[in-house]
Amino acid sequence: MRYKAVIFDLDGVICNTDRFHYCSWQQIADKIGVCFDEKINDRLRGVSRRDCLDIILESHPLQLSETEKQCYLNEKNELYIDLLEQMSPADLSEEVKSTMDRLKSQGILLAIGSSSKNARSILKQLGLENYFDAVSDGTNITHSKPDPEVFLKASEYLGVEPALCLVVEDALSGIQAARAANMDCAAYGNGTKYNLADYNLQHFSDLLTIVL
Ligand code: B16
Ligand code: MG
Repeated sequence: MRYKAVIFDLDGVICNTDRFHYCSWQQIADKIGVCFDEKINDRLRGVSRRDCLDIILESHPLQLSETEKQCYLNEKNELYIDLLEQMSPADLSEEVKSTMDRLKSQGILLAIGSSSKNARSILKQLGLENYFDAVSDGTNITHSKPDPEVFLKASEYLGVEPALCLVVEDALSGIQAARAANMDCAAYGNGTKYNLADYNLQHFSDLLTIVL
């Protein structure tokens, strides 16, 4: 087999938490009084919370103090965490779960490579807290996507060299991070529109023909 491991992005690939990010950032942008739309939201995919705020503030005429920024970051995360509480194992799609189960049963190692500091609690909500062979997330990195660090850490935790890892991503920043990590990448959902990945998944289960 060409790959020994698959590293999945979380938000936008394993689950649809992207809609919760959107809703929480919308409230923060309204409070600050800056424009926020789908186009700006697309740029927030895969990047750290702090970088998201800086992107949202690009159209703001005034420079915010560090304290003000910290308050908005905390408030955004509180709004987001409240929304995450609605999630349950029912939010994990049958296709995603059965595809991952099949890869696992064939001896492929599975990892998470997410910029989120909330990744572990999201996995718990979905009933996946003990499912992956490794989890690399926003708590173990100093640079978020498009930097390759999160994926390189995942390959190190798995003990699989980057060239034998396949990344599954929905974000432009994530596809760029996979390339920078010297890993092949399969774009999924929103990620397919860039045509920059090695594969475009029409269906999550297309992974089976690529990997097995
Ligand atoms: P948090 P992923 C990313 O998750 C999201 O796509 C991105 O929008 C978010 O800002 C980032 O996590 C940080 O999330 O605020 O929970 O630490 O796509 O890399 O799984
Ligand atoms: Mg994502």
